[in-house]
Amino acid sequence: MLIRSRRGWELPESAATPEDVYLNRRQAMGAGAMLLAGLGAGTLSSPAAAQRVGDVPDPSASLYPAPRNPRYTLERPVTPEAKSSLVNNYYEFSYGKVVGPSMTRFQRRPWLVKIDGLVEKPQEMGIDDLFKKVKFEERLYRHRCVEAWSMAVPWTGFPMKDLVALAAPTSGAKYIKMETFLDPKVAPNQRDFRYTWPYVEGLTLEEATNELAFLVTGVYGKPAPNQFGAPLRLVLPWKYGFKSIKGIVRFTFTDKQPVSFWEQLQGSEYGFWANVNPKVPHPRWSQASEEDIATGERVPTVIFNGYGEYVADLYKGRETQKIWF
Ligand SMILES: Nc1nc2c(c(=O)[nH]1)N[C@H]1C(S)=C(S)[C@@H](COP(=O)(O)O)O[C@H]1N2
Ligand SMILES: [Mo]
Repeated sequence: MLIRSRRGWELPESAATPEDVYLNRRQAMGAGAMLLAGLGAGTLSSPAAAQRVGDVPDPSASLYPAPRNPRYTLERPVTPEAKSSLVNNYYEFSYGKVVGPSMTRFQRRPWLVKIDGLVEKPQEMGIDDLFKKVKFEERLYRHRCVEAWSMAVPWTGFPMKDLVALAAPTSGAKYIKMETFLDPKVAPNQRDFRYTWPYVEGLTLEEATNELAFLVTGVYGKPAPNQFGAPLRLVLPWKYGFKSIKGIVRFTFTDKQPVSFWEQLQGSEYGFWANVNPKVPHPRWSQASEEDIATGERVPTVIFNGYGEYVADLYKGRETQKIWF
């Protein structure tokens, strides 16, 4: 994500390096300690000894692969995982695009999800209990970042409307505010005071119950690698990628339009709606085309990222609002 006044994106790569080096050193120490412990107990298993914190087996692994929903098709090939897993945005961990190596302290369990606010059924549950209440499916979606790059990903998850049904919103609920976990010991950039953590995003209830709004826990037929936002992130293919919040721990139903992370930082550039439109440039660059990260080619951008048939009705009568940024 690019910002101007706080210039986070202008941080030189080297500015992030000491932290990475520090973390890697800690990681090496951890592995060394495990190795010694394994030797001491006479149970050395080198794969286990080499295993990083983020690599422990995911308890939801047996739920994959999920059946593909054939309703959502692509006009381009699925982006190879070898590419899509190296071009990510996850500012809590890195301001660069290769995020995975900065996530050595991240653990996907235990993971509590809270549902609160204007609902009949406020609740807090472990993520594996949530997974028991929903049905996984796979969907192929295009994914378009406001930075004008795109990819196509096989996501596994469940419709957000199923989570809304579990919450049973009261008649006063108009919006859902979502929050990412907050733990600077795990996510080093959450100590960066230029940003307001945790990452927050919001949707109208109509958007959240649109069939396309998808809560994702896996990619490529398996639990998602950490950098994709495991164990729970949102995917909204008709909006710019920053709306698709990662590492979600809380859903709050409210009557007030939430102020999202990027909106709070730079509201003139990143608004609440953020629907994809090739004709509405970002204040500092065009959105007319995008780079397909699989091929490096520029392709024309399509209104609502090609999902207008599903979502255009959501915005009828809102034309006076700034629904594009
Ligand atoms: N918590 C959190 N969620 C986030 C972000 C982030 O920095 N932190 N980046 C957003 C942006 S700008 C994009 S483009 C997508 C990237 O998703 P991907 O890495 O799976 O492609 O995640 C979004 N969700
Ligand atoms: Mo993005």
